[in-house]
Amino acid sequence: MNEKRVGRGCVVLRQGDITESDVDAIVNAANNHLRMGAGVAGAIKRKGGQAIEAEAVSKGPIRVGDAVITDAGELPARHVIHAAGMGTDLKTSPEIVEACTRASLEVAEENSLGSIAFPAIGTGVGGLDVKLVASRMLEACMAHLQTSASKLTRIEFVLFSDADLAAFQEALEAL
Ligand code: AR6
Repeated sequence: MNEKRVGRGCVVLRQGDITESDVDAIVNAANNHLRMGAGVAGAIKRKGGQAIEAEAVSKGPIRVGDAVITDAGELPARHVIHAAGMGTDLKTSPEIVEACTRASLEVAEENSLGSIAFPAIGTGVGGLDVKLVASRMLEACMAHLQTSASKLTRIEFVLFSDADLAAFQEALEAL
């Protein structure tokens, strides 16, 4: 299953590179100091420009589990929402991933955004099991779309590998 409708919105799964997503905001798998290292963060900085990191760092540090929004530089998306899935010790957990997923959705609502794209937060440098992350993130997004005040109509998950896409598909079917 690649798509599920919830309330007035939908959750969509696809394989690909999140930096190419043409949505109102893509979510960066960040640390709480907002310096952009490897993985998703590195790709965003490389393709979107250094100014994204400079703006993010000027808004930090933030609490682990929180999120902030910046411009998206040269990327097709309008904004980047930096979700702090870990501290500088690079340690994370399913609870932290859930918290920063919720925080990202709240930041999107505060900015009246209609569409957002998430990567599988915490599954690269963070080393978390993708199945666990898939259930936590999808549950948080489905619950959010059920709230009547939500202006988001499209939540994408952009997974880098076929195996990660399959894990998200399985989790979406189980919900
Ligand atoms: N598009 C979609 N998914 C991607 C992309 C991409 N372009 N690149 C990698 N992934 P990670 P984390 C996948 O490490 O574990 C940085 O140093 C990747 O295969 O980006 O939360 C930051 O600055 C993996 O499945 O995030 C933080 O300090 C998933 O995205 C720290 O890493 C997340 O991998 C965050 O670590």
